[in-house]
Amino acid sequence: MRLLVTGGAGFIGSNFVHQTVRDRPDVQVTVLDALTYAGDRTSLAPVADKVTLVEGSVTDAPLVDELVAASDLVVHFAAESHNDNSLNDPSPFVQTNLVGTFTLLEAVRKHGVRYHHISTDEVYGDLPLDTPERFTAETPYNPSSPYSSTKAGSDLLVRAWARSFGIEATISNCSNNYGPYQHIEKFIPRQVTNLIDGIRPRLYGAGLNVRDWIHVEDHNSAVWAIIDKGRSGETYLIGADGEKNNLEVVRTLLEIFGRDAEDFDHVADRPGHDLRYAIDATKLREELGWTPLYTDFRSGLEATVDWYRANEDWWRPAKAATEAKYAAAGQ
Ligand code: NAD
Ligand code: TDX
Repeated sequence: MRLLVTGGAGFIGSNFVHQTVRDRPDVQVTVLDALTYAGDRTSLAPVADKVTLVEGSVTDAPLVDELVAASDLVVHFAAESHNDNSLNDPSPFVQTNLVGTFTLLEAVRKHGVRYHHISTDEVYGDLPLDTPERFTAETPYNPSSPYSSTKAGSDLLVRAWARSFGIEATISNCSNNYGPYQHIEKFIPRQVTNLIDGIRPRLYGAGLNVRDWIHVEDHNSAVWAIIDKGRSGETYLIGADGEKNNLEVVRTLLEIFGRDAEDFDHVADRPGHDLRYAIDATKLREELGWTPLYTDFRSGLEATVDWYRANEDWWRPAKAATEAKYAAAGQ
């Protein structure tokens, strides 16, 4: 099988490529990645001899057409992915997330190629704290940020192309991922690398916002389950019952680093900050028989901390600039 992975030099995409090379030797992988600030070719270094990396944008129609024509399956991870950045400058979010998805869909339609669309639970907006309510595929779309609204728009394009043009497509909406190769602008790796540097973790607002954490390996095994067994035109929500508030996550990290439980700072809250995300993954579990393997959050965090300790060369070059951006925003 000839597989085109967009955004394969980013966090989840690179882990997906590693998992695919490891578990599916019959799959021939090509990565299309623009290598933005969030993409790093060294994230693919361990599999470099088994993967073709094409540096280019999903908005480049002739390039996308050529690559899609030579593929049997497209898995579309490429996106501008950080909410805080989308509040500072939404423009690349509209280009990559909306125009990029449109460009891929047109190529997929023309060449009759199977397409899987990677999306987020943030398209559903947020839930109140302390209710049993969770997102399902029937929850109405209600995105809050420029990031989540462009992801929601891209999902709707996929649904329309499936219904109107009959493309063979599936969509997955996953909760917050953690694990190796995550950019240090994101919550967990930011605090981990702060702690390695002896800096106090930074919590937005009161720290009571809840995220439903899933290990990136479990996200990617679910994506393969959907590719293998999912029904075309369907949406599957991916989550592993990992709800934690941000304060709990920071306290667990402080414990792992042997620091005092109060050794963190509250900083300016994110404008429009979603309160809580929670996924009901019953459809994925029952219809496709998927189960997550990395459900012990603390040991998953410990392994992630070990990875960042062992791979300082990978993250160090971005640390000062990332923190300078946060400092300018009072965060
Ligand atoms: P990331 O920011 O780490 O990686 C994004 C990758 O896309 C980078 O390699 C970047 O260079 C590439 N890219 C950006 N613009 C591009 C363009 N125009 N053309 C080609 N490549 C481009 O993001 P991530 O966290 O790995 O997220 C991957 C996907 O998963 C996104 O679609 C995101 O919405 C979705 N998702 C992420 C999470 C999460 O917790 N991180 C959860 C659910 C869904
Ligand atoms: O320093 C911080 N302090 C803090 O309290 C940072 C960077 C974040 N936070 C909070 C904000 C959120 O409540 O932590 C939580 C997680 O923040 P992010 O890592 O920025 O993730 P989030 O905004 O929840 O979005 C993530 O999950 C869904 C990904 O970045 C998205 O790409 C994905 O769609």
